[in-house]
Amino acid sequence: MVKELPKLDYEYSALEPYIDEDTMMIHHSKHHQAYIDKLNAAIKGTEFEKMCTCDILKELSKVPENIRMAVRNNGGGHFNHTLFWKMLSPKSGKPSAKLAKAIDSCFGSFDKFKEEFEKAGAARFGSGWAWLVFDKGKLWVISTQNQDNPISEGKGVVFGVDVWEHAYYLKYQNKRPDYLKAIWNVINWDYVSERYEKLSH
Ligand code: MN3
Repeated sequence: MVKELPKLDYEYSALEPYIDEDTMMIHHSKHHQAYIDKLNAAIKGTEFEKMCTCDILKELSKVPENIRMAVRNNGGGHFNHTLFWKMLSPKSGKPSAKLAKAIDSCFGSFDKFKEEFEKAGAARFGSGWAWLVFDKGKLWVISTQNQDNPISEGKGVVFGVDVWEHAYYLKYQNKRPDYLKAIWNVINWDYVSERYEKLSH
């Protein structure tokens, strides 16, 4: 099955002024599409065509070496962005009571969690992602390089933010910390909370 670009649940302009329309349009229709095209090309004619991207990324060691790097980067790119679009929303809201309680107990408070998350995103050298993951019964803030996803290390993804320059440069230029501060205004906490509740079951 050929992987396809998922439709967004909102308009490209819906996350203004926090994420601008041009960035959303280019990020979704060009960058994400490019990962999909390259992933489809890499797995063409292989057994991986029939697998969901998530299952491929969980066991990258099973991917033949000659296509492994292309699958890791572009499969990761497809999977990460598919998650990212769902984790954003113009409606935002707040974490569920269960997730809020877990955040308080793992980080001290919601503000401390935000601080740690922003630090992880700002400190990621070059391109990558900041994540809130569920692992060993607890929440952790981590970051990964390039398009790596924590599921490849057996960790459950609750929430993540793209910190590649293409995600913020048009509006924020070199000020990645400002982008990370602004993005809290457009987090789809209903979806993120749902993910947490499934993982922590
Ligand atoms: Mn991106």
